[in-house]
This record gives sequence, structure tokens and C-alpha cells, in this order.
Amino acid sequence: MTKQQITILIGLGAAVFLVFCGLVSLVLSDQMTLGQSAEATRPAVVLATRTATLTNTPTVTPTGTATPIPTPSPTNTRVVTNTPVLTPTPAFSVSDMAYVPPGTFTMGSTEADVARALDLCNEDASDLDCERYFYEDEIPQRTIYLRGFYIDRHEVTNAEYCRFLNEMGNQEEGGTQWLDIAAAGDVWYYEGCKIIVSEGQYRPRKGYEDHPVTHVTWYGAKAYCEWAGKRLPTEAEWEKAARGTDGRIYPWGNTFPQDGTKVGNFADENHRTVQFIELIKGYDDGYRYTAPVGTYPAGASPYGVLDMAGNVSEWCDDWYAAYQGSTFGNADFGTTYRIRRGGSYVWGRPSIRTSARSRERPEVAGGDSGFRCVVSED
Ligand SMILES: [Ca+2]
Ligand SMILES: [Ca+2]
Repeated sequence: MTKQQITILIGLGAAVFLVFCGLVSLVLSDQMTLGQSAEATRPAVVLATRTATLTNTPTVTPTGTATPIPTPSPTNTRVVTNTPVLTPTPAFSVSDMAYVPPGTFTMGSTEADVARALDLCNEDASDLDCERYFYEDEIPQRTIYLRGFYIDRHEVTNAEYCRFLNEMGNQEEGGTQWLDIAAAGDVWYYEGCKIIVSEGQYRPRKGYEDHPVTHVTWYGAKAYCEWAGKRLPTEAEWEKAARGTDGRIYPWGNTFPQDGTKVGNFADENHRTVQFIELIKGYDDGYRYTAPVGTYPAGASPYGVLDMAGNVSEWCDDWYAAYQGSTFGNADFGTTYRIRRGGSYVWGRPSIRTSARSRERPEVAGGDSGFRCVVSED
């Protein structure tokens, strides 16, 4: 082989090598392009699929973003993959609300009030050793100024809560769903949940449309109010709406009627057939469990707010905390319990007083737990 032939062969070899390298480069380039393309076009809807698992705790605080309201789902397994935005739907009307004007009112109880509450307990209670400390968290009595606000005249009903659920679903918050729809009746005190899923919609059980919703958590109450363009009342707002400015014991006045006037739904003679803690002997309000909201106009508060004593106990926005100036120590004060007010159909006179305080963990959906909403005046 001549030197010239060797040179030609080396040239051909180099050319073949260069072509080979080019082809390898092209193949790798295509693979990268394909990979990037596949990544870029991975359908974003996967994040929005309604079969994904709930991975975030829904917040009901409007974010102000343009995120659309999730499509309503009638099932109890509705899945949330984005933060719900609770635009008021429908816009509320203050025609169903009572106006509480700005000004001061008397909040809390005196030592004498607590002594009287203890007497009531001893008269109404069964299987319960009445103690002064039950009521000491109401002390001291103070004068509080509040701005004007509107408050729902009625407790929120099963029918109203169904409209909310059919739009927003029964979401999980605080580790539990807003409504404990599977709650069964309690053999001692409570009825089960009166909302069911039927034909793909949340519906009240027949005959319970205008009864107050029960088995709702604090989160579920708060979410409803914000969906409705309102908010939960503070504890002070609730007490002022219940007792007005004269420091009265009950919404209708200072004494429980002895003439049979029906002023609210409490643990009455209808409740005697089940085990009770307190019971107003000789009183008949006609209901063993919940009554339709607004059944007792004679029990209205000075502002015309109904069922502020009894029927269902009502969630307030506040944590259970010591009043300013209180010397009462309670391990439950803090950020574990939210306030509930007004007593319910399972409580008697000491617990339905306008100043009586009760509390529950916000994720608990009790059989007598309901609520109503407020809006600020401006
Ligand atoms: Ca009753
Ligand atoms: Ca009530």
C-alpha cells in the first residue's frame, strides 16, 4: 500500500467517524427534546383532578386571587386540591338580621349572679354535684363597648347549610369534616345529623328543613359564615345581642316564667324520658330535641334575636380565655377550646343564661352544636 493510499484510508476513516458522531449527537438531541417535550406537556389538569387525595388543609380565608370557585360537588367525598375561595354566594340581606347599635353593654356576672346560678343548678340538676366554679369564668362583670353590627335573627338551619354544602362540599378542616353527616343519635341526649345525601344533593331530612343545623364543627360554622359574606360573632357580640344593655339574666328578662309561657327550647318535661343533667321541672316547650328556629317569639332578646337561649348552642369566634381582671384559673383557658353560647335543648336554667360560657374543641361536631353569623355595620 502506497503512502498515498494510506492517507486516503485514514481520511475515509475520519470521515466515517465524524458521520457516526453526528448521528449519535442527533439521536441524543432527539431524546432530550422528547424528554423535555413530555415534561412540558404533562397535563396540568392532573393537579386539578377531583379524584386526587386531599393534601392540604383548606383555608376559608378569601385570598383575593382570581382562582375560580371549585365546581360544586354533591357527594360527601368531594376532594379539594386548591384553596377554596369563598365568594359570598348568595349575597346576604340584612332583612333577616337584627341590628345591634354601637355602644356599651354589661358583660359577665357578679358574685351575686354566680350565687344565683348555683341555686338554679341545685334546683334543675340531676346526677350532678353543683359547684361554684362552674360559673366563675363569668366573673368579673365589665362594661364593654362594641361597634354596631347585624346578627342573624335565627340559628342557621339545615336547609341553609345544605345550600352551602351543595356549593362547597363537605370539606375536611382541623382533621374532621365540617358536618358530621354520619353522626348517629346519642342514646342519652342527642339526635343524629338531619342532613343526608340524596340523588347527588345534600338535603335536610323531611320535616327538619327549618330546624337548626347540628353536628357542625367550629370550622364548618366559620366557613359557612364566610361563604355567606358574614363571620362568626365574637363572644362579646353574642352576649350583647342576647342580653341588651341592662345586664339581664335571660334574653327576655331576669326571671324564668312561672306561667307556662314558652320562651325557648330547653331540657324540659319532654326531655325527662331520657337521661338528663339539668331539667326545668314543670316546663313544656313541646320539643324533646331541636325545634324549628324562631318558634318562641316570647323569648326574643331586646334586639329581636331568637333562640339566644336554648335550641342549639352557638359557636363564637373566640378561644375560651379568662376575662380581663379574672382571678379564676382554669386549665382549659388557652387555644384548645372555642366558645359556645346559649345552652341548648339538653340544658336547664343555669346553662341558658346570657352570661353562661361553654366551650368545645373546634373540630368536635356535637349533637347540639349550631351557630349563627354576624356582619359589621361598616
Ligand atoms: Ca325541649
Ligand atoms: Ca341557640
